Amino acid sequence: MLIKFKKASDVPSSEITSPSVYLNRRHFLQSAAIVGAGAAFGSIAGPAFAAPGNPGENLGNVNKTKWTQDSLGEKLTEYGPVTTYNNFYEFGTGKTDPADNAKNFKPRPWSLAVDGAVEKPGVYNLEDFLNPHQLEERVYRFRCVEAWSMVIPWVGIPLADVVKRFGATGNAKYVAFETLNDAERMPGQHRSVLEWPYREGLRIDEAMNPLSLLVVGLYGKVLPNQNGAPLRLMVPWKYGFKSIKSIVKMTFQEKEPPTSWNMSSSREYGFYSNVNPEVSHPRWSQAKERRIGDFLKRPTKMFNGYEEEVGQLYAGMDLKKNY
Ligand SMILES: Nc1nc2c(c(=O)[nH]1)N[C@H]1C(S)=C(S)[C@@H](COP(=O)(O)O)O[C@H]1N2
Ligand SMILES: [Mo]
Repeated sequence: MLIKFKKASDVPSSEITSPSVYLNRRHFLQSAAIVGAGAAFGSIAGPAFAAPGNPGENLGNVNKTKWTQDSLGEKLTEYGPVTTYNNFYEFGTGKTDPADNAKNFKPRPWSLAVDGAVEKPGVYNLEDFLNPHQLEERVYRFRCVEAWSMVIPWVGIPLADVVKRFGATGNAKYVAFETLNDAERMPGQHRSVLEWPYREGLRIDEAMNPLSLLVVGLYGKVLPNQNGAPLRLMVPWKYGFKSIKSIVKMTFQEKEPPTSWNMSSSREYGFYSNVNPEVSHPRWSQAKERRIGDFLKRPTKMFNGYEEEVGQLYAGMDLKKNY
């Protein structure tokens, strides 16, 4: 397999904004917005919410977290490969298809249905869905089941905060997610490579784990279409396919939801799909991975290196059976 990446030097420097630059810029814009609102209405109703704009635009008002590049201690994967080497079958099955075929996709306006076992079900537009939450930047490892990996600075909101806000009830044992189902807008859906819409799900305690993130951006920018605009999941201790893109529906339910890759090949892809170097895929080993940009393979870590945070979720479970 020969893959040609855009070199870092091919990305115009205008596309690269260091975190401190975009944080400062946002701070300025936010202050300006508060002054503006105060002048118009004579009151200040808390921090101005900056709705994410168009893909590739700078996001502002992003909090730093403990999940930094320094704390992870691994190099970031460059913006080029992060946005040109993708899996997003709604836009084709080749790695560069999503970047090519999602160019004209319009992720705004966007509505999101929250239903099932919740106190506040409803259909929300993206801005209202995000509005009370504070955006955070988190640098996570990302491991595809195909044995390649990346390190990406995501921007998003904790899924746990969303679950709490909508008031998941006692019957909410699982949360199911669905991607947009619209072949006019997602031309890859004209082919039946998977059963559409793409579906994924988590157990509610997995959704409540502090690592689980609903992502709206990366590298300080609004999420590019090929990475799952405008809203996608990121569960870094699981194989990449659990991190469903372009989400239009979240359903809280009692039963374990069906998931796309499990429906397509249950022998190969289980519901849990936790990264596990000791459990091989039926067609290849998962013991090692190629970090995109590296030449040599590196060993894959249990739960993708997040065992301390998530190991207890699976205490007592047979991880060979629950793959
Ligand atoms: N809706 C949808 N979500 C999806 C996929 C997809 O084909 N459709 N591919 C998954 C797989 S296999 C991976 S590895 C990641 C890739 O995310 P990235 O392109 O942002 O790296 O998205 C996941 N989410
Ligand atoms: Mo993947």
